[in-house]
Amino acid sequence: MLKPPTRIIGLIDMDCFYAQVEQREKPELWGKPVAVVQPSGPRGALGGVIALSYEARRAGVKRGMMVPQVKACCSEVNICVVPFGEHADKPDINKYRLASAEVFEIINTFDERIVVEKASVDEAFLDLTQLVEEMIATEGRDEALRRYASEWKTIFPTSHLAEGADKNDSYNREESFERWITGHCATDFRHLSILVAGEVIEQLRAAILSKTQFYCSGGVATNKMMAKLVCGRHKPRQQTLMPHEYASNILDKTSIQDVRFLGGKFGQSVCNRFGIETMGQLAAINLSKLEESFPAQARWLYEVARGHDEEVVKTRNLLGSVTVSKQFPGKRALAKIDDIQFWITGLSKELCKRLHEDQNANKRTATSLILSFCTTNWKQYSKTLSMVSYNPDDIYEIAWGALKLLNKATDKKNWEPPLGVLTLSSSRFVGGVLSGTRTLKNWMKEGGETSNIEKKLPAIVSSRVDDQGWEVFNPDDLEDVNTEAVNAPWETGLGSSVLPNALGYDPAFLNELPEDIRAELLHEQRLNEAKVLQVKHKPIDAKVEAKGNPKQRQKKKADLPVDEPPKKKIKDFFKKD
Ligand code: TTP
Ligand code: CA
Ligand code: CA
Repeated sequence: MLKPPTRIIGLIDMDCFYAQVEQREKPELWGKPVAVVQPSGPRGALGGVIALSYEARRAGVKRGMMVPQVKACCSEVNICVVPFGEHADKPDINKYRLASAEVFEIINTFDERIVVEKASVDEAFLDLTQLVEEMIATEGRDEALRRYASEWKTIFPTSHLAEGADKNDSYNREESFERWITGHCATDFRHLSILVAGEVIEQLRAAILSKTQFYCSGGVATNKMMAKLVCGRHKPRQQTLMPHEYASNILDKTSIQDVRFLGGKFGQSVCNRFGIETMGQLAAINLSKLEESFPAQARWLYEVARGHDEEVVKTRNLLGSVTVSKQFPGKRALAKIDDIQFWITGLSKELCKRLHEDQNANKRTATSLILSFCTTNWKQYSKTLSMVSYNPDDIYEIAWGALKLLNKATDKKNWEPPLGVLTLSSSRFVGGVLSGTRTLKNWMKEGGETSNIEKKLPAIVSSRVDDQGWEVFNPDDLEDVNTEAVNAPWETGLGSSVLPNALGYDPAFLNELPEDIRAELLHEQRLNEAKVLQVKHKPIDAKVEAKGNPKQRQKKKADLPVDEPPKKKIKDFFKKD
């Protein structure tokens, strides 16, 4: 028997987020078809659509389309191009990130009894259990019911009850909602709790709208999986509430691929294995059958198919790192010293710019710099170094100083083996702001304005070290690097870090992606990481000092695996040309 759910969980997801950011910037675009496209090269070539206003969707434009196709669907479409980074040749999603920070500021400060988990650039899970309990206790159940009975139209202007029939042609929002309030909510505390949470989410969404001009949608249910699922049910600018009682009504007709963590390859393999499409069909498969095919995930699948999900909402505020990264796929891999120096210079400037913004926004200073790269045959290295200052020249010196020792080419021009990805990432933050003229070292010596942020982070990173003193990616050690990466519930083995990234996606960009897509990418990535870790590197006891000066080293030849990266549909979103 599954335990009856006890929590009240909300999900907020911004509507066509990047498109709204563009609309706010150019108000004449509100109410018009807007398509946001990726730049695919510095010379103005355009990539595919990544965000669409609902007006553009109604005209038939789809995500992933190229501009000519978009125009063929909708001749009056307004194309907005994601800007190019100032210093590095890659899309700069900073303005969307800043808009996201505005939204999260409101969500995070709305009520301290709400636990907020940032799930992506435009999405947050909220645990409303405590708040709802206290609201009902304070107002009193009968008083709350009286208030709702008389004022529900103004309290719940955009709320829907998900009970199954809310997707029928004959569905009437107001009739259905009023029947619920005066019926189940009046007699069943679990229904009333969902309703009260709905009031909170209406108010929070109204606050987001009035302070940022951005519209969003909401979902309320008894767990994360269902909150996410029902949030998409009446998008945009609406919210959907689902008491647990209706879970099977909703899931019966829900496509497996629409469920959190089942949108990617894993969900597809579940469908293929049993020849099924809906969650209702999944619920008809018994646990032992599920265990035969998916031993690690069977229990989770069994529960989710019945509308249960135990995953807790974890507080997540600040990102654990500031990261810039650049890919050089295929023939563009860097094989000349000049080119590598050029890119390290660009990335150093870009990192500094981002670090200064982070410093202003979060009043913290990074003390470590992680340089990582992949060679073209997907071997990944990283080295933790000390930050000296927030000056691009210093960062360049440190990064290049460490990297240059690894060149296997014998002449002074070339680089062996060619590099497919270069990443610079800063982490291990301490509280406070370093002023322009002081070096970090002195500032730290003087005591800085250190807060306890640093105490949570290890001063020394244990690592696996190859014969050059380079750490080979150890996901557990880098746990703090990225606090937003999401593990599927059954994936507990390899930590939750996305840096460095075996598939070569920019970790910062990856981090901004919708959860399903990121989960799929991370799943693939973990397979890759597991391979790298198992095949290549035995753990040793050596500790590496922050300066990257290992006391002990294990002598070991670095013969490289030659795996091709897996091919995915999502790859298109990252394509640069
Ligand atoms: P989503 O929340 O998936 O989509 P959306 O907000 O554009 O639209 P919806 O109303 O359906 O929620 O993604 C949030 C933002 O993330 C989106 O506006 C653009 C960005 N994004 C990418 O950059 N690449 C992608 O592949 C996807 C799916 C989103
Ligand atoms: Ca969204
Ligand atoms: Ca989203």
